[in-house]
Amino acid sequence: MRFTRAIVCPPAQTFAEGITSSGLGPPDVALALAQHEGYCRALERQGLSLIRLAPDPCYPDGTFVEDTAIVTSRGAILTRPGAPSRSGEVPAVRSALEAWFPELGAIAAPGTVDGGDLCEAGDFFFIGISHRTNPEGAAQLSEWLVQRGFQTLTIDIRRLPGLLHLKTGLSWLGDRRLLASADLDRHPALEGWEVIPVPAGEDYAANCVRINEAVLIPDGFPITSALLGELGYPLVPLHVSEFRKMDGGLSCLSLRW
Ligand code: CIR
Repeated sequence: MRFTRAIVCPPAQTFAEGITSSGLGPPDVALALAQHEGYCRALERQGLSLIRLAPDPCYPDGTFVEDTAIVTSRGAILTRPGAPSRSGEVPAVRSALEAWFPELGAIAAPGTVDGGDLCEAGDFFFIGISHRTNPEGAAQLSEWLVQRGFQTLTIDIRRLPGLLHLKTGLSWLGDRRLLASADLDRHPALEGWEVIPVPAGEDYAANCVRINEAVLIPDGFPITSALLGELGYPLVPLHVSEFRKMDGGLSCLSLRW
């Protein structure tokens, strides 16, 4: 779909208190704010109007808005995040989305879903079962999508320790083309798709975002950038080092439609 809007939420002053396993050290909150602003400007340059939520210091991971809802061309559904500390992020996103999607769906207990586990590929959705998205949540989400005419396929990533979410290692580039990290590039679930493997040592670049004509890519991954450039994608490199320290990538910083 052609994106015209996105919800974003700048990092709160408590950002460094969020969940992380990266071992990259504490983020610099001022730099994270500047990088977030750069991200917002990039979305605006691609023609998107932004809905900016106010950061809430009670939710250090609240800047990763992608995990709290799934927005499609045929409606939106609120998730039930798999990390208990993140469940309180949903009401603010609900209030923002209600204005655009009056019939919001919701994942119900005992299901849990993080939006980062959903990889949209046109009318097809890959759903990751992870340590955040449980089989019950994945089943509820799949049913909701299928009712709206989408196709789904679940991929269990619980044994792939490098992947917090499915989209940590998988991005849709348009048509039948996917970008995948070494954890996933030969996964049987991707058979029939054109899979571009992320070059060795650049796994973090697997989380790109196709926004209309452009592809947002984390800065500092020259081999992946060259590969995508040769394929003809106009690239928008963005600095996201401080979000990486908190296990976040480019896609998690916005909810797009
Ligand atoms: C978390 O562990 O929930 C956050 N620190 C990072 C979430 C990143 N979200 C995403 O990749 N979709």
